[in-house]
Order: sequence, then C-alpha cells, then structure tokens
Amino acid sequence: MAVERTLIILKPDCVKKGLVGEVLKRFELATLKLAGLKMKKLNKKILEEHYAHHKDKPFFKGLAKFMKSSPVVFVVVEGENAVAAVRDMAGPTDSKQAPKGTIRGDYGEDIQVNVIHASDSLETANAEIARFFKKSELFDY
Ligand code: FUP
Repeated sequence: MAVERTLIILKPDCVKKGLVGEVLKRFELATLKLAGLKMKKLNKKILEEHYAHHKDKPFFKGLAKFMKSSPVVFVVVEGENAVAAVRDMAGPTDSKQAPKGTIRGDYGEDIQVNVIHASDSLETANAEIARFFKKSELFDY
C-alpha cells in the first residue's frame, strides 16, 4: 500500500458547531498523521477554482455563500491509502444518505452542509494540497 497525502477542508458548519476537535480526533485514531493544519477564510476566486467542476451548477451560488460564512480549517493528512481512507471516513456527499459512524452521517445536515471536503483522487489531492498549502507549511516528522 502506498503512503499518500490528502487535502481536507473542515467546512463552516464543522467550525461553527465546535466539531473540529472531534473530526481531527478521528484522523488521529485512524493513525493518519497531520502534515499540515491551518485556518483561513475562503473567497469567491479560490472557490471558483476549487469547485471549477460545479461552477455552472445551480447550487454553486449557495455553496459559495455557505463556504464563505466562516473561516474553514485546512488539513493535510498522511498515511497508507489516505485518499480513500478519508473519503470512507467522510461518507457520501449527502449527509442524509451517509451511514452513522461516518463523519457526515454523524454530524452533517444535508448535501451542502456536510462538515468536510476530502480530495477524491490522488491526482486531485496533489493539486488541492498545492492550491492551499505552501511547501513550507507541510511537515515531515
Ligand atoms: P464530494 O466529493 O463528496 O464533496 O461531492 P461533490 O464533488 O459532488 O460536491 C462538492 C460539494 O458541492 C458538496 F460538498 C456540496 C456541494 N453540492 C451541493 O451543494 N449540492 C449538490 O447537489 C451537489 C453538491
């Protein structure tokens, strides 16, 4: 199995509900190592880049408004098959469909207010990590 890094965004609902620690704890318990961590507010420009595949969808405006409604927490975790491992832990996009025991199933509200973004492939992870983190903000230890 390959050691990978993946990009996670703890969305405004996660931050506003005080669930950041709960979610981070799940990664640590799953022996995923923190390689990068920071808090920042997203803006329209970066959201149009991050959600380029959704930019022309009817829900994009509402999604952008939600994603800008508070700071978010950016996390890079590292571990074996980290991309798939974190996607599994997150659960399906729609929190209402997400099983209990998954992050979205336990803490999410719906398809938009769903706690967490997690890269969907290794290629996406590499691009998303480079989008949100400088090399000097990522750590090997
Ligand atoms: P995921 O990879 O699970 O984050 O899911 P998608 O790439 O399909 O969607 C990205 C984000 O777009 C979701 F987290 C929330 C938002 N979205 C909506 O708000 N409504 C939709 O119908 C689909 C996605």
